[in-house]
Parts: sequence; C-alpha cells; structure tokens
Amino acid sequence: MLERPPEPELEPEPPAAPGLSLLERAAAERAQRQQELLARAIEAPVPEAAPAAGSAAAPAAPAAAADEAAPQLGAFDDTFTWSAEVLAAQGRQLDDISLEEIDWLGRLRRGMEKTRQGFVTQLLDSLGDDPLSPEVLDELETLLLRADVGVQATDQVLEALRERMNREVVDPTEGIRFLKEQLQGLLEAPIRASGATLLAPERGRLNVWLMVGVNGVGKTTTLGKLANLAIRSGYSCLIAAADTFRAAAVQQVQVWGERSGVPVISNPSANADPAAVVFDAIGAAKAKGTDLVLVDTAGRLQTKHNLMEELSKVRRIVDKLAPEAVVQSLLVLDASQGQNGLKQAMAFASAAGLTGVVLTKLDGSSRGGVALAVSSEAGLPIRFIGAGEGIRDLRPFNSFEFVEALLAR
Ligand SMILES: Nc1nc2c(ncn2[C@@H]2O[C@H](COP(=O)(O)OP(=O)(O)O)[C@@H](O)[C@H]2O)c(=O)[nH]1
Ligand SMILES: [Mg+2]
Repeated sequence: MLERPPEPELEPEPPAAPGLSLLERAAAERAQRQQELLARAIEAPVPEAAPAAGSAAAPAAPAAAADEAAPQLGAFDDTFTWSAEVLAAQGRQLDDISLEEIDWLGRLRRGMEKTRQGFVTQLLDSLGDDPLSPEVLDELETLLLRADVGVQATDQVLEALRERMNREVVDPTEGIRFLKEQLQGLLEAPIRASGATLLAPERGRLNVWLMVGVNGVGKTTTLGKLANLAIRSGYSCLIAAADTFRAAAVQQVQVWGERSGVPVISNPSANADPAAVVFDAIGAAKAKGTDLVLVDTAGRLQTKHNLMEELSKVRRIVDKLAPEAVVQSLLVLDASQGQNGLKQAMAFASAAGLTGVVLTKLDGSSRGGVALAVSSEAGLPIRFIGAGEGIRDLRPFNSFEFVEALLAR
C-alpha cells in the first residue's frame, strides 16, 4: 500500500474560529502571513536563490527556502472563488483545505489561461443554448486537436459524445459536464492501471526516482521542487547529480539541494560517469537509510543513441545495486512543446523504462491538452505538474482539478 501523498506541510495555521466561512478564514490567514512576511523582510531580506547561480552561493537555510515562496493570496476574486469551488466539489471539508491549495489552483488556472483562450470561449460560442448537434461535434474535434489532445483521445471523446447523443438530446450544460467526465476518464485510466492513485515514496524502503527527458524541459527544476516537497512531507532525501555532461548542471543541482537542505552526491572530475555517481548515491542512501534518491540525468549527449545508452546503463546500475528499491522513471515533458512530447515519450519509453510523466511549464503554455495525448497514447500516468519556476510550483497531479482548470470559464 502506498502511503499518503506528499502533502506539503504548512506552518501552523491560526486556529479557525468555528462558524467562520472559508473566505473569512483565508482573509485572516492572509493578513497574518503578510504580517509575518513583512516582519521577516525587515529583519533579513530573503536571498534570491537563482538556480543558475554558481556554487559559491551561500547555502540557504531550509526554513528560509520554504518561506521564500510561501503562498500568499491575491484578492478574493473570481479565481479564488473558483479554486474554493473546485476543492469543495471534491468533497473537501473546510478545515482540511489549506491556503497553499487555493493558491496553487489559482496559479494552475492562470497558467492554463492560454490553453483555455480560444478553446472554452469558442466551445461555448458554438454550443449556444441549443442541444448538441453534429456540427458542434465537428467544431469540438478541431478545438481538441488544436489544444494538442491528440487524435486517439479526441476520437475517444467524440465517440462517447456521439453515442450519448444518439440515445438522447444533450443540452449544453450536460454536454460540458459529460465532456469533462470523458477527459478525466482518459487521464485516470493509466493512473488506475498503475495501482497508485498518488505517487509518493514508500516509507521504510529505498525509493529511487530518475528524472529523464530532453534538454531544457525542466528536469533539474522539477527535481529541486520534488526534493523540497519530499522534505516538507517528512521524507529524508538525497540528490544524485548524474547529469555530468555539462559542468554547470552539477552546480545548478547543488543550488537546488541547498535550498531544501538536501545533500547532493556528485563527482567533480570532468566527464565523470553518471553510473558511477548513481553508484555512490545509492551507497550513501543505503548507509544512511535515506527514503528517497532523486537522480538528475542529462538531456543531451553527443548523439541520441549515446543518451539512450547512458540512461539504460543508469537504470541497470539502480536495478543491480538496489533490487529492493522502488524505482520510478519519470519523463519530464514541457507542455509548451505540445505533440512533440508524445514523440519524446515514445523515444524514452524503452531505454528508461518509464513509469510516469511530470508535465512542466503549464504556466504560459497554450498546449496543456498534451496531458491527454500522453495519457491515452503513451499510456503513462501523469504524476506531477509544474506551473512556474518557484520551489513550490509543483503539485501531485489531480485529474479533476486539471480538467476543471482546462475548461474553466
Ligand atoms: N515557466 C516555467 N519555467 C520552468 C518550469 N520548469 C522549469 N522551467 C524553466 O525551464 C528552464 C530549463 O529548466 P531545467 O530544469 O534546467 O531543464 P533541464 O535541462 O531539463 O534540466 C529553466 O529556465 C527553468 O527555470 C515551469 O514549470 N514553468
Ligand atoms: Mg538539467
């Protein structure tokens, strides 16, 4: 059985007075947090921890790192109300909704603004007030394909809608609800097949998570965010700097490690063997009883063949040294690359033995629909999504929230 998901823990929240509405409670939390942040800003300005900074950067205290990106609510606007509604729709109780979740959903919704523009507006326009028609389905097909949902997923959704329309008249509201249900079903299928609703390290065992993917998609950033999430969720963690192809890569990962107080195992010699770094890291993790080893890998080598060879070798080393470990091989995909992500998934699948996907850069991408293409065509579960460069801009994937954000008005 998997343990609870790595729910980010927040600082103790002010006790909620009974009877206070969610809005009132959030307002009080926000006021208090702003005061705290203000007080801290006066005491000591929080250093900007840029991932690209050199290794000379002073290690940031873990507490400071966590506070640096502590959630703050904006105005109680439309986004806030929407986030609260999405959480409530999942049956979440008032007292287990955190400020962080509201904040995250708001960012996710904003991040998917571009995907929605043209999609939802056009969809609603063509739906009008009349029951769904074959013309509307044609339009929907174009819209889905343009949002990079992919041919297979699009066909499946349209087939379901068509079948439904053959049986009865479907009004626009029901049409949207049914569409959301279909999309969520597609995203959930590989998750259900994997047997784990949420991906979290198994306690009491060694967990090794490899970050793989092409250059620039956000592997190192994702690893940094995951290290922080793991620490905040009470796991011990260690980073293996196995992208030895670029010298700067090791420094970048070191800065991320420092931000969360996570040790980084690296090999300073030029052209070090990534498999040797992984060897050292697993040795260290076993000696210390570490819960989670996060492995950063290269996204580019001299040739694509070399890259795949190297990944297979890293994978073999892990399996050989730690056959008892729970290994996750997570393909990091940049959402803005759309359908290209699907090709990448296919290319990495065999060499790296992929078990899941992390979708990054949903902020500012207009092609969030690729999540559906990856789920249905590559059959891989989406495990985490990233929507921003900050340390907290990564959350476990939730298909309901994703579809709501994709189709929010
Ligand atoms: N906007 C945005 N930028 C991101 C996100 N994830 C990573 N990045 C940026 O993408 C760039 C490449 O990231 P990096 O982690 O170095 O990619 P890698 O080559 O796969 O390790 C960096 O500038 C990151 O800050 C994200 O979710 N949103
Ligand atoms: Mg990198």
